[in-house]
Amino acid sequence: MKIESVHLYHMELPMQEPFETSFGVETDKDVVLVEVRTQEGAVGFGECVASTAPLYSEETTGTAWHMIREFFAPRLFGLKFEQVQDLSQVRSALAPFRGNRMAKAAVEMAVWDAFANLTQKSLPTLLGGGKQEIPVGISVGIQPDTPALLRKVEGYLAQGFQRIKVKVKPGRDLEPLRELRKAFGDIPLMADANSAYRLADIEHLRAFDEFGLMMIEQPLGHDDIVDHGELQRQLSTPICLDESIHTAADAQKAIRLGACRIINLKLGRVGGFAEALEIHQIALDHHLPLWCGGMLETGIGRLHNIAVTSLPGFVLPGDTAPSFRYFAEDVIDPPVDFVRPGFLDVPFMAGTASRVRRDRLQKWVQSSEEVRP
Ligand code: OSB
Ligand code: MG
Repeated sequence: MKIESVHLYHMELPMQEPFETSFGVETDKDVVLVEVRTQEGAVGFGECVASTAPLYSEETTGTAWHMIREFFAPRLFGLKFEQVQDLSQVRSALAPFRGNRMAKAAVEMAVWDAFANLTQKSLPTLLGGGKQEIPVGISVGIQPDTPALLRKVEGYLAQGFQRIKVKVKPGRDLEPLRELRKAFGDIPLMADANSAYRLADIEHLRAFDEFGLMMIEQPLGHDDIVDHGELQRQLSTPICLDESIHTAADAQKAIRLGACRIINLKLGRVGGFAEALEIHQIALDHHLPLWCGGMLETGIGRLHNIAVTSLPGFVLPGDTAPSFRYFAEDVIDPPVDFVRPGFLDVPFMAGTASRVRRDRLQKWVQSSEEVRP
């Protein structure tokens, strides 16, 4: 398989409702999609999870577009893929360029997706996954007040979600958690702080222990591992790292320093499937539970999340909820939906192209560009 062209699409996709975290609000889905076409006629898609502003990470839709067009796409044209092992060449070819992992991931996953399309093998199988279905949780954004949060959570529990994650920040943390426990008892519950606290808040963070949470996600700095190690030694609640883990080496360091007991793996954050597989192996070797995080993806990213979640190390419910939670109309058809309440099936996926609705892509696309050798 050889790559013939790379197409970039910038889309604005209407979201069902705004999503608020400790760093900001997302209203419409501003997304860059990558399509690769091969000389053999196969097609693959990859979704870039960078957002409009550099708030979750330093990348944006604009920087990703620039990096892919100027540096990453041109590196693909010289590569040749015959077996699944050859796909790791994408990661090696892009490794000399620093950072920009969400942009790299979009390109890398599009190539894997095209390879699945060409060989008519299922992406979960190519990755080594064997699960037939996966349990999913939901990430609930910061709500206007606690009664609104309780109403939301009640609805999600009724829909069958297997775990509730609530976003917290200073002033919007202990009271909502206490009320959630009071209203819903012993549900699988966790909190995501998106780096809203400092190690100096340790006394305050210790108060989270009384709620028996499954974990607290990324309480401290987005680039920190050391302070999380210090905090974990003083908390009984397991720490889960999200923002701090970009590479397999980061995962090794976090484990060595005892900075987390769980990792939220996001394909975009770590640069794609090849790096994710390495982190997955490390997690298995250290008996460290993984789960697959989300970045409010369209169906394309959502299917790739499902593919990686089919691997055995993903032992906790992830954030990959059905499409309807985010979009009235997804770019894929059929959309991602429950097979039974709280569970998604791992479908046969010879890439995502056969499910991509080009007419919808056309409807929401703001600009596009083709890169050729
Ligand atoms: O920290 O996990 C996060 C959304 C955007 C940016 C960061 C995060 C999130 C979520 C939502 O928690 C996950 C999802 O539903 O896709
Ligand atoms: Mg998070």
